Amino acid sequence: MTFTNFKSSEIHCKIVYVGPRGAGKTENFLSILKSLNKEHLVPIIPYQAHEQGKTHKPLLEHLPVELGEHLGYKVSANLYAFSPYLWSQEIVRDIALKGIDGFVFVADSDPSALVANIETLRDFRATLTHMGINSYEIPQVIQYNKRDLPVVSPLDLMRDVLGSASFPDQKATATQDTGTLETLRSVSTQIIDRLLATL
Ligand SMILES: Nc1nc2c(ncn2[C@@H]2O[C@H](COP(=O)(O)OP(=O)(O)O)[C@@H](O)[C@H]2O)c(=O)[nH]1
Ligand SMILES: [Mg+2]
Repeated sequence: MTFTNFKSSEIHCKIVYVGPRGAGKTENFLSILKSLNKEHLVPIIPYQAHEQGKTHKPLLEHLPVELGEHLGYKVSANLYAFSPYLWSQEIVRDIALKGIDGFVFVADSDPSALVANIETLRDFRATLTHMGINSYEIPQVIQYNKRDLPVVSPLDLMRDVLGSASFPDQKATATQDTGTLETLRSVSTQIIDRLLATL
């Protein structure tokens, strides 16, 4: 839930990263960690395990970030990423989805992941519907990650099957820090604009 403290001019928001397993959610967070000023970041999740090449992957990741100032407001965001199969668990929904302000759908451009992309986005929208949230009305960005692969699904096809022509979308190669900050900026700008429009 967006939380605005008018006295200290602060805006806090909650952004959830979703996408099929292996699409690059963790890699987006690692890229954001690298790209934003280190002193602004408080990594809580076990990134070290990831960096040391261990096979264990965290199921739920949380990354608080300071996004700077927008129209005089100091903006911070809590980013969450979690494995799709945890959505059915109420505790995960409580932590990660209650009060969601916007989401990033990280799609995998590997052609073999096309169906997983479609199913994951469909299931995520259904989960939000179940929680009384209209997933088509909240700020969102569809990210086409892994554009560096030698063979990728054509953008037009991905737009078509993911219905993303109606939403802001972004090409990315998270492993090369391309498109990751742009994605975060796009979803957070939508959230802030929407909030400020209601004041
Ligand atoms: N070639 C390529 N590999 C990527 C990219 N983004 C992520 N990966 C790799 O894909 C695998 C899964 O990424 P990860 O971030 O763990 O996926 P998650 O399950 O969505 O968190 C890892 O080996 C990543 O290094 C990308 O843009 N290009
Ligand atoms: Mg991950």
